[in-house]
Amino acid sequence: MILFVRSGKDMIIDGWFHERGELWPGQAMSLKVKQVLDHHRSDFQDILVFESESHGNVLVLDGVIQVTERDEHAYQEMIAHIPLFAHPNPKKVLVIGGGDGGVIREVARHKGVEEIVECEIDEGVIKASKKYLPTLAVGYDDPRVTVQIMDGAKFMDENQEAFDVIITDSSDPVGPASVLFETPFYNAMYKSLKPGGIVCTQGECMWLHLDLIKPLVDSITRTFTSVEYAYTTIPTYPSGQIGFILATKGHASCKKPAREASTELLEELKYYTPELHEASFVLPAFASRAIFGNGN
Ligand code: SPD
Repeated sequence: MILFVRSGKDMIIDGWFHERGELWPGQAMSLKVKQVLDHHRSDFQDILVFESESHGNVLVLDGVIQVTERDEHAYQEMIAHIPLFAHPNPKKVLVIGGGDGGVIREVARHKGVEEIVECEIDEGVIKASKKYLPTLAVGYDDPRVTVQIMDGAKFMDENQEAFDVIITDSSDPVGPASVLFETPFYNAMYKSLKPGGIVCTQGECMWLHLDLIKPLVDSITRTFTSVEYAYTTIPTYPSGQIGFILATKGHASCKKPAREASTELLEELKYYTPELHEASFVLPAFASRAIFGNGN
């Protein structure tokens, strides 16, 4: 029985990586391993990168799949483009976490954005991505990007009313990322937003984590103007689905794009479309009832 093991390499058995974790008891996602490219412990977590048989290179942190080259766009595009298109004119964007660079790659597609700050606590993730996930780490090449290696809450404390959009691309609420799912962190994001600003965070899975999503949504509804939940499908995350919490400061709703996407930008994307933007907020009845106590 391998539950609660945090060394990614110990989760490779007979040539297969099995993602078992306490947040999805009784189920596992398995990928066939071609070769292990890197395995070490940073100051913060266990970092494993392997080449898979079917999904390209895979980044695993503390035993949990963060990115596969095959389906990463389904997550990175939606967590970035939903808030950026919901905002009428985003100029300054903060990305917390997301050290692999995939989210900043997406933010950088918005020509009107003038400044992108990436705040990642673990430089080891950035280094691993630059070496083994170059199609994600390409985000770091954009001249508008600056990188802060520090705690996101501390950075926001020092930068109040500074950002139009804040995206928190975190791992799951176990270990270093657990504070990112708590009310004080959302309060810090609220303070760091400019009026009219939008927050979009990794909001976990409606099939597995309603008991985590519901109290968080209830609690931050007291502070933010609107709080909504959208989701994407992604085969290599637990149960094939992951959500996003969209919370605003003075902005009524993120459900519709506030501006038109250029054909040029849309042609670069593999997942996000303006139609999917709106559709991603339409929840199955069980999830809508559990999170918001009603239909959509
Ligand atoms: N269950 C895994 C959730 C991981 C979310 N973050 C992924 C980082 C991709 N940039």
